[in-house]
Amino acid sequence: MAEPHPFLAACRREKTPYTPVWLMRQAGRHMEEYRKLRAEYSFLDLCKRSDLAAEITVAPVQKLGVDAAILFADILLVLEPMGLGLEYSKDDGPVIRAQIRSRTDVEELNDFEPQTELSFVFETVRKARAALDGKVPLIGFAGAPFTLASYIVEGGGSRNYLKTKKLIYSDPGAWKALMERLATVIAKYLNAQIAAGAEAVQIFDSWAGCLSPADYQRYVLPYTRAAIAAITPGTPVIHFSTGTAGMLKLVREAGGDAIGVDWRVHLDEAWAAVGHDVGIQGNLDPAVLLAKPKEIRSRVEEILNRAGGRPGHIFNLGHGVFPETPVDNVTAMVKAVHELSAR
Ligand code: 1CP
Repeated sequence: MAEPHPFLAACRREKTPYTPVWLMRQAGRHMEEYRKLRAEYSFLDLCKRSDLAAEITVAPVQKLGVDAAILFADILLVLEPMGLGLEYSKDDGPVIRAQIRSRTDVEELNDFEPQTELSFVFETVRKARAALDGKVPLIGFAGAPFTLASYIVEGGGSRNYLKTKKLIYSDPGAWKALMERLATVIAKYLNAQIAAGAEAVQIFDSWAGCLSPADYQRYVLPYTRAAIAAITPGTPVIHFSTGTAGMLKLVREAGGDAIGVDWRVHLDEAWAAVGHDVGIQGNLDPAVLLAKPKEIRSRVEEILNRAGGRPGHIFNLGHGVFPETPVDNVTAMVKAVHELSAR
């Protein structure tokens, strides 16, 4: 039988010859290949052109030497078929047209079949798998219910999430209806990615850290747990969030085979908090990739030391790679992880 790939083995907390590494947002704006295509096509057009999206998915594997590919898509793509109206403005990031303020607004959201309405995503998965040819596994992904809900309620990105929190506190029934709807959509969408060939999936709860642990427990955890529980068994799930160092036990309770953490917590402390019976992913500050290769190498070593060679560590950044990151620094990081963790 062929050796399982180090990334998938680490997701199952099996021993690997070295610590596998990939980068969140590795398929994006720091890559010259991406910027070239982006000069010609809008972001949404790139997502919908599965041949180009597959090409962008595969490019970092060849160029950076990472141990996994991540599907080129976006967490917000599900909002369009829900009837919310999605645009990416040039400078301000995503803009969502509809305003969800009540239970009636939630009830008016479209029910949709990802298989038909987001077929371009699954086409990308199939094409990327074919192009990867078994070299490294392909990770699918979706936003977590809270992070998606925050975009829907705010109408875009946010600093303080005041509209979202106001809805939670003033109309918990509407919030529950929205979160239940999103949990269902996310599970269906991820299962369709898995059916098309995604070999692991990551749930991004990028903005959960704006909440108190009590609010997370009450208004977020049950829905993330429902989404994760409905994912096709046997496919590893990475549950990522940022700013959640004070509530990692709760994050873990929501589920996931590996928990993704940011750099605001020591990796060994985070792992102890979530328990050694799950894997851990992280957690280099993405800003370190703006430093010189020597400094990058020593920061990589610190994190590997904290992981202590324990099976189940997937090396990654603590959040997405910055667009201004020099590609040579990324390759230096990947090389350092492979060399310093070789066993
Ligand atoms: O202008 C452009 O070229 C578009 C930039 C861009 C890209 C490259 C956006 C808009 N999305 C993406 C791709 C993307 N998004 C991937 C594909 C894989 C990869 O790049 O390697 C993934 C995994 C995401 C996930 C995503 N989108 C998250 C979760 C991860 C994270 O960084 O926290 C979030 C929050 C989004 C929303 C989003 N999409 C795009 C932007 C600029 C944003 C963030 C806006 C904000 O700050 O609120």
